[in-house]
Amino acid sequence: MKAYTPQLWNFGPKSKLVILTGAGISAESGIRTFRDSGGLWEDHRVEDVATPEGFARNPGMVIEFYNQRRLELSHVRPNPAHEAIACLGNRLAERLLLVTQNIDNLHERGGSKQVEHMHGELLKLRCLRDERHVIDFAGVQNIDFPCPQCGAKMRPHIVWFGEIPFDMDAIQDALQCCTHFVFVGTSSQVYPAAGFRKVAKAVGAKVLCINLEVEADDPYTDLIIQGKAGIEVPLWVDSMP
Ligand code: BV8
Repeated sequence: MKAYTPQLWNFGPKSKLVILTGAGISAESGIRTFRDSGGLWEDHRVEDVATPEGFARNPGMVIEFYNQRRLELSHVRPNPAHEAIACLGNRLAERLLLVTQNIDNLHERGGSKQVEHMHGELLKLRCLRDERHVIDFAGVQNIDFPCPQCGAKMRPHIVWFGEIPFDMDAIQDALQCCTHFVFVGTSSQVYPAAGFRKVAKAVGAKVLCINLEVEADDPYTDLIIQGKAGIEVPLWVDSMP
């Protein structure tokens, strides 16, 4: 594993890039991560608020957990990392697939037009009777809020532990033909996202980690940039052709 240089990264006019982001890219916007000190999982048991079983046991508590995070979203803004990735997306167009584990909308508000939210979106609800009924929702959900299409109860449109992430076919297709893979602001603890760098490596892609903490001996990472995403991502994007 080596420190990043544009020469070692060797991104060219025919290169194809997949970027995976995690909670760390939104940290400088003021959104708590999960596993850092003071993170979300310090105050809540994952089993209680981020599993279908937890929702079945106490839907009110889970709905309140997401209401709080949805409310928080209205008080934060995208940071330079979100904005830099949006600029890169405008340059690369279909040569970039942006995948996020985050459920916030900061990539979109930072200017990204196409974002694969593999763990769902805080600003959407889904019908419990018909999963095709998904609505935009920015307010405070109460347990009896009816699906506008069929009247059934609704849940946050979020992928909980034990549930299958969204957009997996598109993500796997992009990983199979990418030449470069970057993961930003993620502890790489949650699968299948944590395995994406292994898939990229297996198809011969160059793998870059941009993170506050880096695992010095990760066999699947070629290059690293250690530091805050809000500072390092714009510098990295500036170094890209
Ligand atoms: C599934 C929504 C089957 C909820 C989330 C063993 C192998 C494979 C799978 C499993 C396994 N054991 C268990 C599983 C299944 C499980 C899993 O992976 N569990 C883990 C705990 C072991 N996975 C699942 O259940 C997934 N589903 O496997 O289905 C399947 C799969 C594929 C195909 C068919 C079937 C579903 C997982 C989704 C769970 N939902 N989120 C919510 O958000 O409320 S996961 C949750 O963790 C968030 O989405 C979050 O994004 C995600 C990952 O966390 P990170 O983003 O990495 O955040 P974290 O705090 O951990 O790290 C932050 C990082 O940023 C740190 O490294 C820090 O240093 C850095 N940082 C901080 N500040 C900055 C910074 N970096 C840069 N700048 C900064 N300023």
